[in-house]
Amino acid sequence: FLTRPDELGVVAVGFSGGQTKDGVDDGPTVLIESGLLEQIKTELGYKIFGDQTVQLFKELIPASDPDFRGMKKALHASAVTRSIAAQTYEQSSQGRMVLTLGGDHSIAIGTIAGTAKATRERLNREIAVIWVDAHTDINTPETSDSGNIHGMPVAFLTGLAKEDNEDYFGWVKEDMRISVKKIVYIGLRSVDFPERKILKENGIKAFSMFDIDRHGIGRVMEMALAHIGSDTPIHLSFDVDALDPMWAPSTGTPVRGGLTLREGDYICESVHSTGNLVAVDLVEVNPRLVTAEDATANETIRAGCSLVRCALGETLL
Ligand code: 4U7
Ligand code: MN
Ligand code: MN
Ligand code: MN
Repeated sequence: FLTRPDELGVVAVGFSGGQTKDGVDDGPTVLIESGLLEQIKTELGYKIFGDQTVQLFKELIPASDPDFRGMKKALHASAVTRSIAAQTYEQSSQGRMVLTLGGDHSIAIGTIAGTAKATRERLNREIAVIWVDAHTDINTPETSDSGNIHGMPVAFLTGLAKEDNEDYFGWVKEDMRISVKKIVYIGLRSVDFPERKILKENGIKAFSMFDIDRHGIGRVMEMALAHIGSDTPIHLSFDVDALDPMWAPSTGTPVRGGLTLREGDYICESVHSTGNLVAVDLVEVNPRLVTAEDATANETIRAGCSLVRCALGETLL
């Protein structure tokens, strides 16, 4: 294993400013209240490090935060993700696996920037990213229709979107970036037209729901891991909307025709079993977006807990 087998650094991020729906900032609180960290300690045997109280980053809200290059609330998102990057960097530098509970997916700008830099320094290796999502989140500020930063993290992390001003993600420096060659998407089914062009032009590896139906999740994971190459540190960024809304309805941008819970768990198990996992994000759980079938968001929370436990090795004998 590339990390200490019994230590986990936790970062709990109640941030919703990368999109416009309230409630995703409650995600980590509800996941923790449902017993996730307890289970990780008592059932999986990890010692937990880091600040386990959910951070809301209210103190980082600027007096004024006008649109910048079409991005909404970019000053706040930049300051929050910069702080998250420092925290994942700190945990990862200690050789710990890092678990970040979100929050909307903009927070991955911070989580991945931090582990990418720490892993370069600690292991002299570039990380790969497995991005499990209905969406590609690779819009640049200029290609985005919505201006929502949770649709842009991969663009900032790969340098496809660049900005000099440190107050607007200019703090993401070369040693925090990832290579377009080392990203693999799984679960795609809602990709904007300009994003399709970006994927093609950069030869980015992507497994859509079409590929999963055609080959099955087992073969898709084999191909995904083969693309990354063995003994490459892996950061798993899991957007709960990759799951079908049948399993995870309480999320901001649900898209039908997604992964079953078992397929999601299998992805996490497969990545865990490589021994190369260095960090996991679970994002976009919004307990305030409830449906008739899931009036308490309990199903979505149970699904999120299951994914995390699988990534930490629960179901592997
Ligand atoms: B998520 C979108 F236009 N592509 O950019 C955008 F469809 O983190 C959605 O995956 C982004 O939930 C979804 O706003 C971001 C839209
Ligand atoms: Mn998504
Ligand atoms: Mn996402
Ligand atoms: Mn979403």
